[in-house]
Amino acid sequence: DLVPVRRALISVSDKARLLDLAAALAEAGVEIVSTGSTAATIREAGHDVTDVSEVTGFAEALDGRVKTLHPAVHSGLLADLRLAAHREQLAELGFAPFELVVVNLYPFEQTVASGKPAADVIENVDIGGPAMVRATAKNHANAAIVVSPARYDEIIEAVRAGGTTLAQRRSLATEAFVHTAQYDAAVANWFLEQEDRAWGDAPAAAEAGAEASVDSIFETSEAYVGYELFGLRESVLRYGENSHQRAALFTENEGAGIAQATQLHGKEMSYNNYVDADAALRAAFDHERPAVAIIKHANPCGIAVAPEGAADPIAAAHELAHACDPLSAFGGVIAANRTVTAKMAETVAEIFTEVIVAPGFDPEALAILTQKKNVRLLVLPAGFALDPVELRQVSGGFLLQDADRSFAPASAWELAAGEPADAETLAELEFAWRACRAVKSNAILLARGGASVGVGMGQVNRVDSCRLAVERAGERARGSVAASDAFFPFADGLQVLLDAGVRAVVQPGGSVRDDEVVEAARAAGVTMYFTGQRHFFH
Ligand code: 93A
Repeated sequence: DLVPVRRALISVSDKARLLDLAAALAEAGVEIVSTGSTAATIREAGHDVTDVSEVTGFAEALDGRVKTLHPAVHSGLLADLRLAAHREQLAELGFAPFELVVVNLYPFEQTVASGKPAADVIENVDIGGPAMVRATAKNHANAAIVVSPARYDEIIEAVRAGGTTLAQRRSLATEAFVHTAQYDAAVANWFLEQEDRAWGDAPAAAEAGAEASVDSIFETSEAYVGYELFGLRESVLRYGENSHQRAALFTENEGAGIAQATQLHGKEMSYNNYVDADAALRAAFDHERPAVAIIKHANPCGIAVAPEGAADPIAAAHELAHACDPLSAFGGVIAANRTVTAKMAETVAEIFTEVIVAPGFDPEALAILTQKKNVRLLVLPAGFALDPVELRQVSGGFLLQDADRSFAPASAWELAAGEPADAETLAELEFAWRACRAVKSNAILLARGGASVGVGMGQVNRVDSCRLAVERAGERARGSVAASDAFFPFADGLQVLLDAGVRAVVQPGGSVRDDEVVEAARAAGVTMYFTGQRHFFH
């Protein structure tokens, strides 16, 4: 089963160790046939090499797209020399076999990773290379296929020892088919990703004379312009925060967030829809239990987790979240951290809602919600995750920070006032503390039964946030638990909560007037915990 190597075909994009191999083959008297720049490299090093165009009788055509795709090459790769008929036919055609084929493919993945435009990526889909690799691997009874420089040494040794063994050729063929399968998977993945985006038609944009400027982003629907500017894909939105502002969405190639969500139904997503949907996801996905958040103007007007043992947990969570502030929930953006069920859909269908985003929708839920013309339904991409870092523009630059992921559990809190809370109250406080960090500062969140009941957000002093939370909670403030995203600088804000009948409070602590604040809680007989960590959100 030893196959002596007389004629080798070499066509490699990665020229690493190419000359070591070529020198050894030349020394062993092997005829080397090679393509364009591979042949040039070997020739420059002083070795004899036959151009593949000499074998085919055709010059490389179509910018190199057709180099080796020719019967003169492929007959030499595929002829099964164990068969007399193949040997005879090959001779009749005037073609000769190859016993060794060395190919590595166009650097497709490297081109994608470099952020080059779609046209460059497509040009780097190798066609002729995989054809040679697969042909030779199929014909491993007669020829050896090498796809990686890591195996050159072994091949050099085999050539010197008189030929390749069947075991060797089988192992090389296996490696070759794995290699082309992975290569095609990478190509397929890239094409699938483009399906969700505006296809970046680089030549068209270039021919149209599109200039890489911010203006041109808004003037063309070509993703190519934004790609040139920021190395990201973009789609133009109808308008920005207001109708007189232009806007575009940039989508990270590697992202799996709201920008990659698939819209199943409804009008085009707007700039504000994206911002609110992301805020809703931030709130809903901070909880492990089935949870729903309802957002208006980037702030929650309801966050809830499903009660233990709920028959339809996500529907129950939605009902509780909605009950927090039904007035504000009108025209809201809803995120669920579980698949939307028919029951939840029935309830939501009754409420004017801008967007619902979730990991999925039960078919029945979809049937109900798609009756509503205006609601936008979005399914999160597989592997959805909020970004681990956050980028924000300031004039003349950008700010970058870690996302607020760190969270001190109740077991790490310090009892600052009152009796230690029982397990149920601690769980309520932990929910409130988590929910509170999805609320813009100054944030005060009152909760009971795993649901917000009153939220004071975005105020420029903490007392006003307390008043707002209490007013919104109404009767439900009495007996609720409260969370404050940062410490109470004075006792006044806390006093508003105590007067409303809040039974336990969680806050970071650390104010110079902590003594006054603790004293107020103590005087009211209310339990208060310090977390030692604040959760500003601006
Ligand atoms: O453009 S192709 O898809 N068509 C071909 O006929 C062809 N033949 C070889 N790609 C083709 N190749 C690839 O060219 C090989 O897979 C290798 O990666 C590269 C080597 O070309 P050069 O020797 O000109 O650098």
